[in-house]
Amino acid sequence: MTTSVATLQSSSAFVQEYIDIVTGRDPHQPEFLQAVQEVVVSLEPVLERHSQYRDQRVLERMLEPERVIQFRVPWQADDGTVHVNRGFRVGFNSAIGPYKGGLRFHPSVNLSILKFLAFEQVFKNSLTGQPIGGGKGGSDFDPRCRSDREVMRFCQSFMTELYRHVGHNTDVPAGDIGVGGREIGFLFGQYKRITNTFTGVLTGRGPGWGGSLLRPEATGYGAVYFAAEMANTEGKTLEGMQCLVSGSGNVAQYACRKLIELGAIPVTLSDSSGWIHDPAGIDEEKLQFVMHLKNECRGRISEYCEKYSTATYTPTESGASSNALWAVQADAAFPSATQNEINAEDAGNLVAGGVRLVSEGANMPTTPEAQDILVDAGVLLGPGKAANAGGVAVSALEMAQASQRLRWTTEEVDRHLRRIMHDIHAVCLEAAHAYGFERDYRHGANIAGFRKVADAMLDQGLV
Ligand code: NDP
Ligand code: 2IT
Repeated sequence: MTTSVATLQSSSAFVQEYIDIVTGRDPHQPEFLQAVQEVVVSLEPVLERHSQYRDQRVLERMLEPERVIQFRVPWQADDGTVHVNRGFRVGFNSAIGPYKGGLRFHPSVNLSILKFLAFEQVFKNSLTGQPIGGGKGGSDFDPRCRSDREVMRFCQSFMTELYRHVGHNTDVPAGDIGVGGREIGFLFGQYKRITNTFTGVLTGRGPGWGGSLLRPEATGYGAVYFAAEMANTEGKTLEGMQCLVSGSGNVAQYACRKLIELGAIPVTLSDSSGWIHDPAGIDEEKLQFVMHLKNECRGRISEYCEKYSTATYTPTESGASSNALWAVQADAAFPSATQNEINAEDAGNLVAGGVRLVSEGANMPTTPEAQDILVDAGVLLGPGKAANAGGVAVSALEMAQASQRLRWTTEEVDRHLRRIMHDIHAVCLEAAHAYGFERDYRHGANIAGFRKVADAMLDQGLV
């Protein structure tokens, strides 16, 4: 999903100044510019009130990654052909802890996308209240349609360079799009072999070799916990709500599971080829079919309709101005596929279709214009850096368990996760209130995330 540089004209001179700095340096990084713009819009009153941030040029420093590593990843396919991909790791900010953030393997991956994700991660990780800085990495390698052996050879080649730059106290990668338990296993095995150490260098590890219970579930569960917190401010619960979910990967699957558990009714899922609508509701048995289909068989969501006649499948039209999934009548939406999957037209459709609550499982799934349409219509909008922070929060719990050489129970991890999502929700509302953005979670998340990192940077001097 693309973004447009045309959206990057701001009416505020303050915002425009920062956009101009970043655009001047990286004019061809639209996703990064979009993520920066969204944050800078929120920070005007903060920089006005606290002159120390301006004097020490803290925001300018935060807009530039501390380091960017790019490398060649050669690997051999099963048929003997040789392929060359690009590998990246962006260390954006380490003021409050080692770089932490996922790896994305997808053909669309480039520096703009990874810088936007790493920049978002700085604020998200700060909001979790845990000691983790922000980073992101990945490759334009496409693991879909590749055999397990090909994925293993790719992961081994990728880690043969990446191992120099990561470490349990330096930079701790995890999964993201295209990187799940299988890829983390291959990456970890190669790191362990090269360095002769068994450490918590990656999170999302298998439960038998250092992984935290509930890490696979954490992002989706967290997005639903955040939605429940938002609903609660209006005296509501999620029970009985019809929910639109996009994607059908890790985040979408576990968002569905928690929705079902709480008595809500997910009715859609998607992948990059199309989407399904099941008005009868996706129940636990149907979800298990989806999990098997996507995780074991690596199949397509269209196959859902071959199994369940209550559902219809609509292929995605390339070049279409909107995604009809967001036009289905519902109460709540959980975009859980990718960036910019909800544009202004989609947002209008969501409002017209009755949606009153949007919790972003994906990173930056809603364009700035779409966000404004939703918020202006009174929709409760949980931004990704707050709503999907449960994944990285449980990653940090995995790091804590690894350091202690202990393993917590599912119940303990879940209790922490619920508390963290509750606290993030509260912190967003408090920060929004303190700076005049009453009940706007977007501004609250940006401000609260910024202040903790900015104060740490002031404490640590000009480094
Ligand atoms: P997965 O790879 O498990 O699943 C991704 C899903 O999104 C697939 O259904 C995929 O379809 C679809 N998708 C990916 N790219 C596109 C695209 N360009 N257009 C349409 N559909 C697309 O990834 P995750 O579930 O882990 O990640 C989903 C989102 O959640 C991402 O934005 C990620 O950054 C974010 N996130 C993930 C966290 C995690 O812990 N995993 C934590 C926080 C946020 P297909 O199979 O056809 O490609
Ligand atoms: O976007 C994200 O927060 C993730 N992909 C998870 C990062 C992590 O380190 O668990």
